[in-house]
Amino acid sequence: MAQISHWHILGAGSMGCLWAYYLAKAGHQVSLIVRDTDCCDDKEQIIECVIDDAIFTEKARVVQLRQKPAIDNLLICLKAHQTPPLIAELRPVIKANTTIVLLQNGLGNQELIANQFSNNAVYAAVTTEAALSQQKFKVKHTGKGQTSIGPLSDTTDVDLLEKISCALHCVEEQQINKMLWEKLIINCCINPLSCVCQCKNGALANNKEAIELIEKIVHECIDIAKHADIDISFSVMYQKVITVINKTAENTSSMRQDVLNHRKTEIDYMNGYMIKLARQHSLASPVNAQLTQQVKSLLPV
Ligand code: KPL
Repeated sequence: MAQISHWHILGAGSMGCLWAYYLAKAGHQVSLIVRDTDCCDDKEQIIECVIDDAIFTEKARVVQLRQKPAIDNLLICLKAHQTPPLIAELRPVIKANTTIVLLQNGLGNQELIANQFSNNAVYAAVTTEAALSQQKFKVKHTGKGQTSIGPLSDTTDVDLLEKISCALHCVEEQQINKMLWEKLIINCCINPLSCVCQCKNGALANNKEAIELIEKIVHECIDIAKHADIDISFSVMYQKVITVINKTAENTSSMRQDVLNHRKTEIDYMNGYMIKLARQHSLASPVNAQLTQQVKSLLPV
């Protein structure tokens, strides 16, 4: 390996542990940042990764947020709504040359972080890797994919691809904003509908009402996207949604997993983000509003 980097990972869910495992396996130093009450002091932690029913292990360090570690490279794999308060807490340990990569569903935090750390190299990532959390620090790698990484800021880190190099395939993407929007529209369709219809992703393809709603959501979202300078055609976007439904047919969407586990969902950063943007541009967003309300009604306030 050409370069050994030290990565701090914020968020020890499925994606956080998947990256921790693969970065450590590639020889990088990995520290998982946890919240103070989650764990004891700085210690070594075994990260387990299940691949094709075999269990592999790597070592990472677990550090508490209050230890305010010195951070060279930060990979944020938190749920969207957990991000703003934790980033605020980490602010004192983000140095001028800390590289930040944000890997999460939804939109909203990318802009927030790029603005808050305007002098840092800030990147967003979109991944098609599939992973399922099995227990704390144990993840199942359920599908190999690709991770596209692109800059959100003018400051860039020319070594980033080398620093993050491991067996997870990464590519540089200059149009990351468009990719984030496409992923957002996919999530705005599949995530709430899988909750409302109480089904795995694949079942949406055989549900006539869901398909009709998907057409309406895509129309509504691409109209809103135009106001963020994102031009996507209906037919291309609709086909992308159907392709992801078929490719992830056996998946329980992350939002449905949250609902089933009585956890707060990311709806405010998906359909809720669409509603907010529509309002700013005096556009109507009735389908996104209806789905947001339906998903929120599935959980106690
Ligand atoms: O990103 C996803 C999610 O569940 O959050 C999809 C693409 C819908 C796959 O399940």
